[in-house]
Amino acid sequence: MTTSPQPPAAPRSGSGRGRRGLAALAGLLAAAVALGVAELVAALVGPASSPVIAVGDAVITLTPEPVKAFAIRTFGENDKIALVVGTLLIVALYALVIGLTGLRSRRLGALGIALFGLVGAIAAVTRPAGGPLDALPSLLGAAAGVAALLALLRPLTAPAPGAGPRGDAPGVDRRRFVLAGGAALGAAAVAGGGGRLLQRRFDVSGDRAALALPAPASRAAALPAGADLAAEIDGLTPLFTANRDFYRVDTAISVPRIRSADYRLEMAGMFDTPRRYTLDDLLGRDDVIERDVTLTCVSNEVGGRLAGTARWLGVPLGALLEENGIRRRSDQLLCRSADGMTIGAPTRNALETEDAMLAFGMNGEPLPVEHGFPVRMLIPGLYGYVSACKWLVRIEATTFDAVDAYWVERDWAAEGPIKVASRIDTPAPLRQFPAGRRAIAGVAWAQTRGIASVEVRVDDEDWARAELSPEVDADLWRQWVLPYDFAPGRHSITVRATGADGEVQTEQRAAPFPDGSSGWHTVQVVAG
Ligand SMILES: Nc1nc2c(c(=O)[nH]1)N[C@H]1C(S)=C(S)[C@@H](COP(=O)(O)O)O[C@H]1N2
Ligand SMILES: [Mo]
Repeated sequence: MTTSPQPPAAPRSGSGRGRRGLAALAGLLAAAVALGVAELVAALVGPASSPVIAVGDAVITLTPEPVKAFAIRTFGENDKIALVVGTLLIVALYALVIGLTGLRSRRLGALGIALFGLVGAIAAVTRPAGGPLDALPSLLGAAAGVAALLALLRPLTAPAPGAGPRGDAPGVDRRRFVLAGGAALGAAAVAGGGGRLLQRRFDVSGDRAALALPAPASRAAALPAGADLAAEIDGLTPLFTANRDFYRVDTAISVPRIRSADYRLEMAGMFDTPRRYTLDDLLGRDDVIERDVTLTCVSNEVGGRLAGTARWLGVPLGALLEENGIRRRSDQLLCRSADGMTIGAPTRNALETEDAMLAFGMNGEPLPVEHGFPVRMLIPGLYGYVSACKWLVRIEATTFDAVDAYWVERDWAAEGPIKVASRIDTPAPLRQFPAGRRAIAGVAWAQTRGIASVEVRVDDEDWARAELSPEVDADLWRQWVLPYDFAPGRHSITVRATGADGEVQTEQRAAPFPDGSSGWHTVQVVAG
């Protein structure tokens, strides 16, 4: 046997840095092909089976609560965009490494992409609403990615021109690489763009637009004159929150899209005569109510904006539970969303809270898709994570002992009554304004109990009582205003509310986890 010499450390023909750069690029392009083809297949299977969405979903499910809280604090309503961008960045990094690995060993490179497909497939299949078909986008995407990687690596490992049959460093066939790269990019763009376009067939905005809301048998309480103080005060939160401004908190990266005709609400568990309802069954009832209710998220920080008020239209929840023969031993309603998410609502509150409902209307429109189209639950007085299941498809009457809902599994409190809260809207924190008279204003809420009074303290002066917007309903927040003469200098403004039951908002600071934030809202401002 002859021993062939080792290739030189820095071969002449296109090797080294440039070649590694192209290999990394090959990895990126292969990943783009994989993701593009996956989007195309997801257009057949369903949007949530797309690997980026499925992996993002899995990340949300597996992320520890403190990290999730940090993400909500930092990115707010853009937390999902941040997650998708983060996922794509990690995929890109991984793809670079795969490309470089592929240069040494095509088999390892291919294996890397296969692994990537497997992760996507597992994430998609194990979603609560996932099925075996959901593996297809990731698997077929990975197969296409492997093919693309091999095709792109070939021009990078061509025999160097004029080199001997073996032992010499392979050269780079740039022309072929550019051709293959262009083809890969084109395929990725066409498959990905086409896939996204085809995924529009899951869109339900047409269904939503076509939905005719019934007239309520019982209207919301009439608003007294001058009900909304925001008309006169700049920067004060309006009494009603427009749908497009309404805060959104949920675990869905790709929101469930339910066709009106396909909608079913299933009752299960501890009922004597559990029924099923179509959307028409619910819309056609003669006990439809319209109510004004302020919804609040348990993740709301002191002074935060995760609260909103809407005029809701729906079916009384208590009546619905009674007509299914709810058994008194049930203390939890396990509410299931179309995406498999569960929210555990206390049965007692569902039965006894006046105005608890299954809502299909929000501010005069069908529920927006992000807010639960076509049907969600609402129980005034409880934070959304235990009362406001969106995309509601099943109510199982059960007990807290028998099963933990999604957030409770993550150690949030099982019952989530809303704490008395108040917020300063204006002046905004750290604002600078001319000394003199100016309104201090904000909102306060204590759903089901109502707000009796709001007091404001500037620096170390005495508490002063603010003027309140007219009482409309105990489930609605109230606006408050205190005109104040600001002397030049820095000032600290603090607010506290008192519920109609006499409970004074506690000064005790608490973080949102595990049962809602508490403490007084304070802002620092500068006058003069
Ligand atoms: N299906 C589903 N319903 C859900 C959630 C969710 O993640 N999935 N989040 C809950 C939480 S934590 C809150 S505060 C409210 C928010 O409702 P909104 O997004 O309409 O404001 O929805 C609740 N309902
Ligand atoms: Mo929430």
